[in-house]
Amino acid sequence: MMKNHLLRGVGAALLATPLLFAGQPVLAAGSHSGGHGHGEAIGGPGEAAQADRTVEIAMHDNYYEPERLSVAGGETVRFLVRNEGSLVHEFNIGTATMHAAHQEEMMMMVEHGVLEADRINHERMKMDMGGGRTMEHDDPNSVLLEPGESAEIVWRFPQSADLEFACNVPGHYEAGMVGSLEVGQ
Ligand SMILES: [Cu+2]
Repeated sequence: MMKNHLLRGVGAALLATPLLFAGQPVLAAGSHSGGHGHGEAIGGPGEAAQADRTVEIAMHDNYYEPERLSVAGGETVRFLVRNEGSLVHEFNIGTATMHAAHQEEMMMMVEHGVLEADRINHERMKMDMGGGRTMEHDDPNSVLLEPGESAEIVWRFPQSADLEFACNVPGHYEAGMVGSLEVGQ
């Protein structure tokens, strides 16, 4: 199962490199602002001052602590995310479909040397991929952290949704770096 997922990711990245961003606007880095369009289904960025509570997330190699989360419908949660592992990890709120597509995008970041096992090449991340698009990882529903880094995401959840929090660094989701996120249940 792990191999199939990985191979599919590699194949898609190699074959579809020039089209990947254009064909999947939902996931194009920096091209959407979360909370609009597709974002309605998953919620959107919230204000820290409006957060109902704070949840701490520790990222390890390759799992989260805690491994599952439940939130009330309409709740705004402030996530404090810490990378306590030795590899680069992501905390990304989305549907399983969004994660699958984002894994292909991240595979492309690896192919282009933007993403290394234990560091992010910020210079390469700003590289123009054509048409002014870059591989900058600035979607509001995710943070990508080097070992030892921490960051915060404030997220306003919809009334109900079928979500997962996941790390889409190649191989990590398949290794179990994904947790269920129950909304309004
Ligand atoms: Cu990871």
